[in-house]
Amino acid sequence: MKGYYFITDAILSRAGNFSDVRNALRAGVRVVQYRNKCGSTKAMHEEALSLRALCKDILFIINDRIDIALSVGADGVHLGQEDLPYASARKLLGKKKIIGMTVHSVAEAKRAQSLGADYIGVSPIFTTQTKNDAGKALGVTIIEKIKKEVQLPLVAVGGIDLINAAFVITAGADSLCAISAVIRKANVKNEIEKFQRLFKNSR
Ligand code: TZP
Ligand code: MG
Repeated sequence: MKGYYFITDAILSRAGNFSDVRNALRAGVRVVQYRNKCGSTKAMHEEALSLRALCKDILFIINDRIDIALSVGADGVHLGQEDLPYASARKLLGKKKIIGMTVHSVAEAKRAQSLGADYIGVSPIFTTQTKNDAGKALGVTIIEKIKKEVQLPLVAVGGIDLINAAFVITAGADSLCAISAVIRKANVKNEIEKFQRLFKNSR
């Protein structure tokens, strides 16, 4: 969980999930999360299967849906605070699968660590239009606070763009995702590479 973390969004995408993920791979992304909040389970399963095949050499994570993750052989799931509880998810997924958890506070981050989560997504760092129920912006200081107390890899999400990403990285994020700032652009590969250069230059 280092560098750019790619999350799909078919609604915001110009060219569709498949094209976006292909471009993310060309940019050298090492983790893709398939996130789909609409459509039938059947359609989601089919799309997840084809994306799994595309992401055969990198980590492929499914948002929310443990059934789909198991059925397509994903590497893990990403769960929010309102999704299936960690212990139940772990029971279904077994010991080896990755479970990432969204947290909004130091307390939730500590709890995710004590439960056994493999990484945390911290959101929303800034105001976002992409997720209606994302909550209020936490600011980059939440990253510093969590990194002081929690050892898990931290993925920063929400309202991140090429201008504010430097602050996110300086605050200690191991990884970040910028959905609208990337997939609404004409050249998804180029946009991701710009974020990756920020990580490279910060080392
Ligand atoms: N989880 C928390 S905020 C968010 C998700 C999936 C949306 C982030 O999208 P954007 O366009 O980068 O603000
Ligand atoms: Mg969720």
